[in-house]
Amino acid sequence: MSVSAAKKFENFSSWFDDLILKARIVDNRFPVKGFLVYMENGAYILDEIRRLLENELEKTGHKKMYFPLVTSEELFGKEAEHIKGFSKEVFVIDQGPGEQRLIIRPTSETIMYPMFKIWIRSHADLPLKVYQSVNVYRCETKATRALYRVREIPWNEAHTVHETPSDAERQVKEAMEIYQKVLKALGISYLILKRPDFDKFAGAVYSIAFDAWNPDGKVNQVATIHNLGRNFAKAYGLEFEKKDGSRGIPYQTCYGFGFSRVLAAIIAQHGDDHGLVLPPIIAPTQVVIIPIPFKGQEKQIYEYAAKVKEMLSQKWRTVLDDREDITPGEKFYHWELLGPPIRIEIGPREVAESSVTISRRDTLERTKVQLDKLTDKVAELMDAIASNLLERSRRMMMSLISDAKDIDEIKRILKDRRIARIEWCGKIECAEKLRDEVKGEIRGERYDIAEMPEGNCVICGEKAKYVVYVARAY
Ligand code: PR8
Repeated sequence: MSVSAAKKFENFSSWFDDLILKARIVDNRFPVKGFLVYMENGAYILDEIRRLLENELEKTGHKKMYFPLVTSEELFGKEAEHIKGFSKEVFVIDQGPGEQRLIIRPTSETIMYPMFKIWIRSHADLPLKVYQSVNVYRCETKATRALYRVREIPWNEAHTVHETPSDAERQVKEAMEIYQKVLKALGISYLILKRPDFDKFAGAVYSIAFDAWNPDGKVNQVATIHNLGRNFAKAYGLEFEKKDGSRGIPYQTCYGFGFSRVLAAIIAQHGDDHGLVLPPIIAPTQVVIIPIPFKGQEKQIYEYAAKVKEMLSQKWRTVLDDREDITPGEKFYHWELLGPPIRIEIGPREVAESSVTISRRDTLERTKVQLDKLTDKVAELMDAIASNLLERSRRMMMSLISDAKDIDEIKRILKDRRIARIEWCGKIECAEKLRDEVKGEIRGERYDIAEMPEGNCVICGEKAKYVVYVARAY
């Protein structure tokens, strides 16, 4: 039996909407556009993702702080490109005549950097590396979509300040490694792309994005890293005394990790037609035990199941589903939907043999294990499941990418819900023509590896400068 009539690869949208509600991830019925209610499983996973990321940020010397929710119109307007990019997307608090209007943060550059100006005096104060995990608010004009495009955005943002451009460059690399590590732990696959200039963050010198694959072919930008150069530093008057006593303007970076989009990627990349398939590290329930009662032996079976639960609870988040008003078949269905990595079945035979039957949620394979080997087996399976999810997702991503030599081929690839790799001259007119004709965007060139063009731009036929990826996007 499947979670809904819709299949993941055939009708992604209905599959996803059914699943997030039934698996108690989010309820999208709150009657204000773009605002979600995170139910117990969604809230749990979000917190776990946050914990994973914050651990990595702490290990690399980032300091956690909390900044205000609002900025003023004056502060918001200081960096010209930034205000151009965000002015149509902000929520404003109008306090009435004579009072200044407040802007709710769509991101926190204009809130943090005035404070950085106060804090930074000399090279000894650098590098400065701070972060916060908060909600930011964007009055998205594009159609909203649960988790993928929301107006209340749960995220982590980190902001850094450095003495030299090469320090800032190194910081971009460190941020990339941090995000790679966290996404790997979650089994998520993505392309790391340097965005074309026309698509960089408002106020940045350049932007790098993590585009995760999605079953409907629309890539999901789960995180971005921006090298800000000195654009914001100049606008906000950041200065420091150098070692030689002269004054300098520092270099900045900022990077953001969208928790709701990462949650969407976990659901979309790993889930199947039975429901969620959760990576062990963030699963609210890691092991579920389902007793299969047999007439006359109920007591022994429940006692044995309780013993197994006691054993496994020491290491894993374990639930014994001992509800008596529903059948084991209904429990299987229910837990397949919720996605715990491991299910354990205990019936009369298992009790008699001192064993259990283990079933993996990712492959649905079942094996029998003796009780004295159970802890080791579960540990081994948890690792195997985590690596399998990552491998499977990587293979899928690679299979979604195809080279295209002309516009018709790009159209076919995108229609097929895949990602096209093309050669491009770099001109914005070609990018615009492409967008109009194929309804997909140039997402950028690989940042983590070098791909050199060999031929001509697939749009204008002139010599190509870049190998870029084209996809539809959320
Ligand atoms: C910055 N400033 O702001 P960014 N729904 C869900 N997730 C979203 C949405 C949305 N409407 N908008 C953005 N995100 C920089 C970096 C401080 C931090 C998520 O960058 O505008 C996306 O995952 O690129 C996006 O990559 C991330 O926030 C950062 O947003």
